[in-house]
Amino acid sequence: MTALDLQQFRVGSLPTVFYIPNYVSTEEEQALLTDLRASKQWRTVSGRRLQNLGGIIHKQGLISAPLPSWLQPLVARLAAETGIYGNVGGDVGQPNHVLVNAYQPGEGILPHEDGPLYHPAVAILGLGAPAVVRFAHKRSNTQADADAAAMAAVGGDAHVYKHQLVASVVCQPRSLLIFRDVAYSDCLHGILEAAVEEIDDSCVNAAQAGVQQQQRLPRGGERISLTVRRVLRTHKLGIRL
Ligand SMILES: O=C(O)CCC(=O)C(=O)O
Repeated sequence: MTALDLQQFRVGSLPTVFYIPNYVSTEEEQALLTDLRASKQWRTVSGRRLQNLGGIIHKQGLISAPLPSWLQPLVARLAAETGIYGNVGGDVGQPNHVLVNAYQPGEGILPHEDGPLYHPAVAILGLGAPAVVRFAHKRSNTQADADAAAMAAVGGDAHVYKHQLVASVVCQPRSLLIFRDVAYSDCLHGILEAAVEEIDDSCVNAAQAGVQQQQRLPRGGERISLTVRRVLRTHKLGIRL
């Protein structure tokens, strides 16, 4: 497999955010959606349906389980083509965990960081419907709370402005969003609980995603995303929980 030149896909002012449209074909998307929907691993956590594939994340690392066979070709392709998962003993690092999130229109995920359990690089494949992933610089709680209160006082959306928004990436179905290093360590990322996304000036990939600034983008239907990461420490069974 040939390595991709990620710099060709860089979007926005953060140096380590990349957007690759049509990373999988419509046939691959349908096959993945069929396997994902049929999977018995769905759980509901904080109102959102998700699956942990590759094992369970614990504060000491990953209690590992094999990735499903239908997912392994995609994961191997991602590692070989992007090279974002580092080196392990002189070999290309392989992702060992895939978090699957299902969102209905109007559902989102609060701004968060993925933290030190993972190699600092993430690839997110979006399937089925679009969503906008927003990146915001982390700020101290005091500063963020003061700004959020000021925004709420003038009728703004405190959820969006609590942290300083730096980029919005429109993730169309079949696209791959990659972020690493500074975008991983210094930023939070999240998705608004919106049924319709407002594409505003913070959008860094309007052309690549085929949208216009200031347009409204209906989320349309169920979006299923695969967040592909490498947990740094892994354990077989036997860890004390
Ligand atoms: O679904 C997405 O695009 C974002 C998922 C995410 O932020 C996560 O799994 O940590």
